[in-house]
Amino acid sequence: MRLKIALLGLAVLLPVVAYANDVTSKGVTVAHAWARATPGGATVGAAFLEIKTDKNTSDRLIGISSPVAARAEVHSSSMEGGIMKMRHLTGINLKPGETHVLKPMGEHIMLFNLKHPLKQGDLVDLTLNFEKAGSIDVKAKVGSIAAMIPPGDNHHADHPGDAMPGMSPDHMHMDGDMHSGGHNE
Ligand SMILES: [Cu+2]
Repeated sequence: MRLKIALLGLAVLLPVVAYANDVTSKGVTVAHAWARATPGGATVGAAFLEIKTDKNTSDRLIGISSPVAARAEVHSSSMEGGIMKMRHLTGINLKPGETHVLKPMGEHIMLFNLKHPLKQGDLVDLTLNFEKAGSIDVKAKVGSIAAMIPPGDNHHADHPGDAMPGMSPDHMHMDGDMHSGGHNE
């Protein structure tokens, strides 16, 4: 435990070099958490991560919260006829030995009523609640506004076009507009 605290402290001091933030509880691991920077005035943000279960563990993600947002939800998204459609998911079922990747254009975490803009390079606290594993706290590294991959992922960053063929900043704009337009409160 002491080692983990020391490592988290190091990650805050040296976010680029030492960013490694996998947290495991009762067979459930949350890894590679990241978020997108938000433009000034935006009240909605998006975050992404991976959830892994070991081969003897099944569980269900039942809720998410963050101190930077009044509310956090899990959404699915899909392109239908060139239009991004999002759906609020009440949870995610996790089968044994599975890796569930939340990513742009797929399942994602929406952060509503942001208390401040998310700035590139910041770390955002996220708490994920699981039916059996309880709550898992991770820090999401904030990447650029239109980022499609986790910040600091150098292997993929060399070939951003390969990672997500056909995606352009225009799509992401539409995504952002959908979010603010579809979730007025
Ligand atoms: Cu969404």
